[in-house]
Amino acid sequence: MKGERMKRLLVAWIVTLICIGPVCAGDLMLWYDKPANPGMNEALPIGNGKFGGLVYAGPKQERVVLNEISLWTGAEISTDDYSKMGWYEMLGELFVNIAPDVAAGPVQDYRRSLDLATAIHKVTYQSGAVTFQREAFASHPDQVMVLKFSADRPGACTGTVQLQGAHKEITTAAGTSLAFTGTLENGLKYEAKLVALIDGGTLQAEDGKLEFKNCNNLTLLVAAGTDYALDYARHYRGENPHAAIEKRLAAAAAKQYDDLKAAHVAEYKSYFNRVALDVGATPADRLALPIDRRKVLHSEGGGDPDLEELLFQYGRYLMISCSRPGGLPANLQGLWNDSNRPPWHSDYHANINIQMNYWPAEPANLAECHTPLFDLIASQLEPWRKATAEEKRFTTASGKSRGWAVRTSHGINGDEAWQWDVTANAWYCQHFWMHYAFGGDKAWLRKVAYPVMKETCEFWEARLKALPDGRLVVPDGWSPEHGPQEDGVSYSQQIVWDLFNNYVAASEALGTDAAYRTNIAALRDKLLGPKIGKWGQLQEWMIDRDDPNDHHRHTSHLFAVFPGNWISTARTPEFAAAAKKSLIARGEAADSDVREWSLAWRCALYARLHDGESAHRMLQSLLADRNTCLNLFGLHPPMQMDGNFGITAGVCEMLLQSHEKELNLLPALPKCWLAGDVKGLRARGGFEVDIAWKDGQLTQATIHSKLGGPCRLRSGATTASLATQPGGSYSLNATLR
Ligand code: FUC
Repeated sequence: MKGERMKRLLVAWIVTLICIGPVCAGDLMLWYDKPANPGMNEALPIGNGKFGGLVYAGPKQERVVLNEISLWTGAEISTDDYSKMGWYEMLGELFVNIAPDVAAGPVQDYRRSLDLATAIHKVTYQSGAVTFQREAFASHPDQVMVLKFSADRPGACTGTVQLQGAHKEITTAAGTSLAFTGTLENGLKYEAKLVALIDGGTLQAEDGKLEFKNCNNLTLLVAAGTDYALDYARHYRGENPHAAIEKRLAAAAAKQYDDLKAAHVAEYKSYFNRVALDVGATPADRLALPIDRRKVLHSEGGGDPDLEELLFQYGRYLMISCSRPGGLPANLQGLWNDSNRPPWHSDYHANINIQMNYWPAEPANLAECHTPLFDLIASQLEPWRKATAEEKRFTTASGKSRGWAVRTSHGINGDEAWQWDVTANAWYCQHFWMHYAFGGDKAWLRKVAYPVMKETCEFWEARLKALPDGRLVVPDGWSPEHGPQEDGVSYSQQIVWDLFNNYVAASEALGTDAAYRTNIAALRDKLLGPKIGKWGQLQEWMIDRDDPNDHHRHTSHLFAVFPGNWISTARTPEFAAAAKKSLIARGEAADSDVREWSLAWRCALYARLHDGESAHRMLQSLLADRNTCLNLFGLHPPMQMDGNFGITAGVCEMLLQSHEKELNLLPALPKCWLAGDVKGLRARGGFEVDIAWKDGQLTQATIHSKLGGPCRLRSGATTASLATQPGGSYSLNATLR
């Protein structure tokens, strides 16, 4: 009896060591001591860019909500009626039910975790004298989701596996596999299949389920796909997914679990490890708490810099997990959705949200993850052009419209709805330009980005309206979700200026279209510029009607500060001061509608205005329960991913800015980040930057130049210039020498 007790204590001690060890050693672990409740606020996400899961991790039942990023309803349409547009659908669910006699024991030392360093979800608990362990990951190299169930006692794994479609599909169980197929109303074909592999024990198909008995461990391989293709000419349909799914599963089943895992971790790390951030050390007693507790404590009183690092890296994790080359971009909920009627259709919202999703892609060193956005836009241009041509308000003097525009919401099948968000075309172009500005790929600029930017300039060239004094305004614009529709709205003016300014730079970089460039530069310079209103604010409209007590969540008239750069503290200090006045007035109060993504945008805005304290306050507020869920997903019920991506971009702006043709090191460092370092942030001009600081002051920086060429540097008032060689690295001290 005593021996048995000792043994249990020893096991508990080992489990505690296994569990607590990584938490203390690192700060990149989301972990919890309770299973996730239903809904999307607690389960932990895994994904390989296209295929994703939300893992709930109950000890009696593993439930995984499955998503495939191209499972969208809808077909070509352009309409005011939002209900007519397509939406993002849930694929299905996977259940692993642990046999009642095994699950009956009291569960001890339960823990579920997601390690951002490896992209592996883990569950451990004890039941009876047995320690159970599960691992789950979504492999990009093998294009399968992999789940392993094991125990420290041979033969202890017994239960059933179910695969259930979200559209009343019939699941077929055969041999060691479960599968379902279906066709949505728009003709999209989809399929999901699971293969089970056991070590010891038995496995058999029964009543549409798989029963596993007395196994040492069980491995599940899951694959899914649709026949969606990013190709309007083929009506967005390509190959039936069946053959590819079979091939992937057969290839994965021929490999050892450890090899699948090692390949997944190595590939994931090739993205994730590019950036490391350290803004301080959290005390060990705080680190020992589960994330839900740390989140509350930090949002209330701070003191957990490791949690801020984790939130920053979570945005990168989510992007690697839901936006990969060849796939579709992150929608409002990234890749994760547990409903067939998701809020806002889980769509692509063009008036801030999808752009915010991609703000971190370039600076946070995930440029490849940006490419799905470009591919989606390219694939929708033809239906958008058609809809633009049919829209009366876009008719030009010549009787025809030019170029394209897009409505506020769109899907992936040439469908768009709600109000026209007319300047979204120009905002989308900013992303094309940023990809070039950071990476410097001229061939890509010439072939992919430039034609889209030029066509968008043509749209705007034909549309601008002259005021009596000759100044040009965007007619009939809207400051998103706020105020009237009228001429000269600041948001519209600023975004069109951004397009023209970037177009001029693009055509210069390519040495092309000199005459057209001169024309666009002249239009840019005639655009009605920012205005300072009666209480010193940056006006949101041409008319000075801003209300200082208006706490609207959008900060559309501050686009010129971030993500644009028409206004800056150095070049236009008066406008920067007015922007700050507006930003402060818009507020951040918990009883206003300022929440989630609004705080992320405010963080980046304060960073651009070199107010590190306020930027940090936004970051800290984002962790409050009204703004983030327990799983740290942005909370715009049920959840929204833009705030996660936006805050990662905000932190980048706090540490490094490059929009002023110079690398500004630590432009908005908050006092509480007393000492720290960041490695691998990217800057415009093809630079990667490592920065270290102490006592709030720069101590060292290393500039890695990918493209060569001159590099101007700034740290506070100190400036320096470097001549760089392609591939060269340059270490600088606190005085930039
Ligand atoms: C914009 C925002 C809302 C919400 C929606 C999905 O319309 O104004 O707050 O984020 O997108």
